[in-house]
Amino acid sequence: MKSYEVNFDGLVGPTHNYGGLSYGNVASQSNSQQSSNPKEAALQGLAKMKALMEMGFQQGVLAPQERPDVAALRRLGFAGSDAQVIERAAKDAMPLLVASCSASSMWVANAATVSPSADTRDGRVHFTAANLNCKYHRSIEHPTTSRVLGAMFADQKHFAHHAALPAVAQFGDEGAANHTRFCRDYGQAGVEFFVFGRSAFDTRYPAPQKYPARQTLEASQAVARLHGLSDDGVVYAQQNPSVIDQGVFHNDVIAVGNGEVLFYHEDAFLETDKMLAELQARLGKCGGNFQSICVPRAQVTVEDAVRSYLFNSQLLSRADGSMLLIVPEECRGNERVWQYLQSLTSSGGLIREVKVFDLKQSMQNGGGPACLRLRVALNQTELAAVNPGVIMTAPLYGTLTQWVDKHYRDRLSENDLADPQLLLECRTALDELTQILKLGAVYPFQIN
Ligand code: SUG
Repeated sequence: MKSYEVNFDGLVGPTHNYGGLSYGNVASQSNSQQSSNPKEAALQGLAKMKALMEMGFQQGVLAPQERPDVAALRRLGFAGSDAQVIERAAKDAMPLLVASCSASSMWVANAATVSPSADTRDGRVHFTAANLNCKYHRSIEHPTTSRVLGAMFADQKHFAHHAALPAVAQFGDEGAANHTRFCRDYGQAGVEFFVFGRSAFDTRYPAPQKYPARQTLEASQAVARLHGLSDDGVVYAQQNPSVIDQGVFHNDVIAVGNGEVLFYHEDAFLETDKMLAELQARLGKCGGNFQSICVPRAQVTVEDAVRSYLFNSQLLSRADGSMLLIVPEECRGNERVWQYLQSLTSSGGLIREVKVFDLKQSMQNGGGPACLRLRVALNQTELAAVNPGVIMTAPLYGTLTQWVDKHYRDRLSENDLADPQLLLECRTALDELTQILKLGAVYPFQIN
C-alpha cells in the first residue's frame, strides 16, 4: 500500500504579534515590540502550503487557536466580562495579556510528537500533544491542540491520542521539533530519533549555561513509551549544550531529517559519531541505508545557521528518489549559507534543488518552514480516514485566502491587543473557520 508524508501546516492566527516572549530564541527577542502584519503572515503561510500541494506533495492545514485566551487570564485572577478581563490585564499585567494573545500555535512542529502506525505496537498512528512547558504563552496551547488534532484524526481505529505530559519542567516536551523519523519507505517500520537538551534526573548529562534546554530526555522517553515504540526502533541523542546557548532552542534549528537522510551542522550534537553509528545500525535492521550530510562549521557557522534558519528547512523526497529543500528567504540573504546551498545542489548528491519562500512574518519570531509544519506519515487507508476538511486543495486555498482577507488586520502592535474588539474579530473568524475546515466545536468559546 502506498504511504505518504503529509505536512500539516499551522495557519497563522489573527493575533500574530511580536511579544518578545521566548528567551533563548534570538529572533523573538530581537524583534520584540515591532508591529506585525497578521494578514501578510497568514498569506505567506498559505502560499507555502499551496506551492507544496502544486508540487504534488500531500498537504494539510492545522487551525490556529482562540486568542486572547480569556480563560487563561481568568485562571490568573482577572475577572468580570470578557472585555473587563482584557482591560484589567492590560492595565495591571500587560506581559500576561501579551502572552495570552500570542499566535504561537502556528508553529505546529511543536504541537505534538507523531509516530506512524508502522512503528507502534498497536499499529495505530500515535499523537502526544506537547506540554510546551518552558514558556507560559506556549504552555496554554495543548488543551486546544488536543481537541483540534482529535477533530482532524478522529477515527480511533487508526489514530491514538495522548494528553500532554505532566506540566513540569522535568517533562518539558516541545513535540516534533526535537523528533525525526528515518525510514526506507513511509509505510515501513523506521527509526525514531529523539533529541533532548538536558536530563532532568540524571546529573551526568551536561546542560546549557545561559539559555533553557526545553526538551528533556525523560519527556522523550515517556513519549516513546506512550507510543509503544520498540527499543530497537528508537535512538536518543543529546543536543550540544553550547549551541543551545547560541540560540538553537530546538533541534530543528540545527538539523533536519527525512527518509534515509540526516542533514545537520557539525556542532549540532554531543557524541555525534556514536549517534550516527547507532542510526546506521538501527535503520539497517529496517532495511534502510542511513546517509548523513554534515555541514562543516568552517563553511556555515552556528550563528549563520541561527540567523538564516538553513536547517529549519523542509527536506522533501521526490518521486525520482532525489530530495528538495524548502528554505526561508533569509538563506538567500546570507552569503555563506547561499554559497553552501549552491555547492550542495550542484555536487550531484541527494539534495538536488532548493526552493526559497518568503516567511518573514513568522521568521521574525523564530519560526521557519519546518516550524510551520507537523509531519504525519500515513498509509492510504489512514489518509482516507483523516477529516477531509483539513486536506489542502485549490478550492480550500481560495476559501482560506478570502477568509484571511476578510477577517485579518494588516497591522498589530502591543496597544491593539488591549482592544476588546480584537477578541470579537478572532472569535468570529474562528467560528467561520471551524465550518470551513469541518472541525466541529473545538474552541473554548464554542464549548463553554
Ligand atoms: O517557541 N516563538 C516560538 C518559535 C517556535 C519555533 N518552532 C520550532 N523551531 N519548531 C518559540 O520560541 C515567539 C513569540 C513572541 O515572542 O511573540 C515564539 O513563541
